[in-house]
Amino acid sequence: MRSNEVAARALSEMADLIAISGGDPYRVRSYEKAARSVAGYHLDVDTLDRKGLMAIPAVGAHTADRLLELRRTGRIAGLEELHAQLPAGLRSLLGIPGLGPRRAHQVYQELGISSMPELMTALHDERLRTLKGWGETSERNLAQAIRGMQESGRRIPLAVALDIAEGLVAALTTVPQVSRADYAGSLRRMRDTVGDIDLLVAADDDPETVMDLFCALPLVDRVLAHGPTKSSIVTTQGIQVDLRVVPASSWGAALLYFTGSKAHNIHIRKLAVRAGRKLSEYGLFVAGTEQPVAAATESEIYEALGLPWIPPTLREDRGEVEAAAAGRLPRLVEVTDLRGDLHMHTDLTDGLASAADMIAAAARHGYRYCAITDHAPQLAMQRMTREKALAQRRELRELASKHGIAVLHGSELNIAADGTLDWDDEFLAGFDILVASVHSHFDQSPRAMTRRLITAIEHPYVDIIGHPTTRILGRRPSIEFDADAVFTAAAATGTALEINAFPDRLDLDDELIWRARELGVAFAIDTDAHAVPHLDHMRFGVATAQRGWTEASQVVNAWPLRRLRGFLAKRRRCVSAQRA
Ligand code: DGT
Ligand code: CA
Ligand code: CA
Ligand code: ZN
Repeated sequence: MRSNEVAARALSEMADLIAISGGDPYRVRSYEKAARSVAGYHLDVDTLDRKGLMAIPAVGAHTADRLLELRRTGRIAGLEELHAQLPAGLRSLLGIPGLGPRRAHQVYQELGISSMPELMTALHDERLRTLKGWGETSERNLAQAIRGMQESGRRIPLAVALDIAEGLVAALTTVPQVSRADYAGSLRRMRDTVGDIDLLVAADDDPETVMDLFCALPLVDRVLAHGPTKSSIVTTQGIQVDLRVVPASSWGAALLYFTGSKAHNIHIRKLAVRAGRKLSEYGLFVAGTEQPVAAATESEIYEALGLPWIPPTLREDRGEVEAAAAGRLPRLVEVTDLRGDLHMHTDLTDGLASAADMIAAAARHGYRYCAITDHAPQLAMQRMTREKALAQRRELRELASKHGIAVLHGSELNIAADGTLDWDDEFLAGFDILVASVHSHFDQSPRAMTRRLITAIEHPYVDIIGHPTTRILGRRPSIEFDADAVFTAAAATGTALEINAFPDRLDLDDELIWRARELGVAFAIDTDAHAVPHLDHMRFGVATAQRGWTEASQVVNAWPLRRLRGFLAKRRRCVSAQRA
C-alpha cells in the first residue's frame, strides 16, 4: 500500500535524523520499529483512526499522532525541524550503504564531515581509521561502498545479463549462416555482476548478414560499432552487447579467448610459449609459423597444453591452471547434485505462494526434500506467532505425504544485535531445521558484529547462517566482521553457511566461499525463494559456489536425506548430552 510506504518512509527518516543528530537511541529504535511495522501492516494507514493506528504493533500514541499529522498536513513538523538543524549535505551521507546513522553522526561530530566530498577526502587521507570502532577494514569497505554506488548504474546483475544473453543466443542460432552461438566473457564465468555481454558466433559464409541482423534486433537502442566481424550495440535497457563472428574452425580458440578472464588467458598463453607454441583468439600454433596445433574446441586446446578442460567458473587465475596441470581440479558442485532447497518462504510470512504451492514446486524440481523456513516474530512486520508456526507444522506433514517429498519444518530466525534469537530453546527444539540471519543493525562495529554472528553460530539449534554478509548488490555493502573468526566458529560447531542464490544477494560471494571452504565450513546453497519462480535461481547459487571451488561433498543439501538429518541432529544431541 502506497500510503503505508509513505508513512513508513517518514518514520524511518525520523529515526535516521534523530540518530544522526545523536539523539536518544530508544526513540531511534522505536521509530525504526514503527516504520517496519507500518510498512508491513495489512490495513491502509490512511483509513485508520487514532485507535486503529495504535493497534499497529510498535505504534504508540506519540507515533499515531505523528501519522495523523502527516495525513492532515502532508508533513511532520518535528521532522522538518530536524532537517533544519542539520547541514544539508549530512543527509546525503545516510544514502551511502553501510555508513548508517550512527557512523554518520560520528564522522560529523568528531571530524566535522558533512558532505560526500569531505568524506572522500577524509578516506583518502586515512583519517577515518582513527575514529573509535573504525579500522583499515572499515575504511576499505566504505571506499568500496562508495565505488559501488558510483558503479551500480554500470555493472549488471548476472541474472539480468544471462536472461538477455540467452535470448540473443537463441535468436542468433536460428540464423542459417550461424553454426554455433554462445555467450562468453564474465557472463560465462558467471561473475555476480558483468560489465557487458560478450557474444560469439561461428559463421563461415556471409558474416556481414549476421552482423546486419544483430544490429537490427528489436532490443537494440544504439549501434556503437558495426563491422564485418565485430559489432557493439546498447540495448534499450542500457546494456552493452559485443558480438564477434569467427570461422567455425577457430571456434574453440575464440571462445577460450573471449571467455577470459584476461588473467587466465595470460597464464595459459605463457604455458603455450614455454611449450614452443603461440596461443591467440585464432588458435594454438607452432611458434613462428602458421601451422595450427588446435583451434576448433576448447578441450583440444587445453589438451594440447597438457591440461584438462577447465570450467569457465574457475578461469580467474586463482590457481586453476596449476591445479589442472597437477590433475587436482575440484569436482565442482552442479545443479543436478542438489537434493533439496533448505530456505523457502510462504505466504504465512512474506512469501507470495502457499506452502502447498512451494512444496509442489520443489517436488517438480526433482528434489527429495525441502525446508519451509518462514520468518520468526522478531521481524514484527511478518506477524509470526507460535500458534501459526505449530499449525504450519501440522499442515506440512500432510503436504509432504501428498507430494512424496520430505518436508522439513524450519524457520528463519532473526539474529538480534546482541546475537540472541527468536523464541526460547524449548520451542526452537521443535523445528527440524533453523536458519538464522541478520536483518537489522547492519552498521555495528566489526567487533560487535563478529561477536553477534559467533553467538548465533554457537547456538546449538542454529543449523545454517542465512545470507551471512547481508549484501544487496548495488544497494547495500556487506556487514563488517572478522571473516576468519566467524568461519572458524562455523567449522568448529558444524554450522553451515548459506550461499544464498537470490540474484541480488549471491551471499556468501565467491571469495568468502573460498576462505570459508579452506577453513572447513560446510555450505547450504539455497534460493531463499519467496515465490515459485524463485526456485529457478538455484543455478546462480551453484555458479557462485563453483567460483569458490566448492565440491558437492561440502554442500549439505547435496547430501542424501539421512546424512542431512544426521547433520541436523548432531548438534542437538550434543546439547542433550551436555544437559544430561
Ligand atoms: P566485464 O565485462 O568487465 O564483466 O569482464 P569481461 O571478463 O567480460 O571483460 P571484457 O568484456 O572486457 O572482455 C571479454 C574477454 O575478452 C575477457 O574476459 C578476456 C578477453 N580479453 C579482453 N581484453 C583482453 C586482453 O587485453 N588480453 C587478453 N588476454 N584477453 C582479453
Ligand atoms: Ca564482458
Ligand atoms: Ca566486452
Ligand atoms: Zn529468507
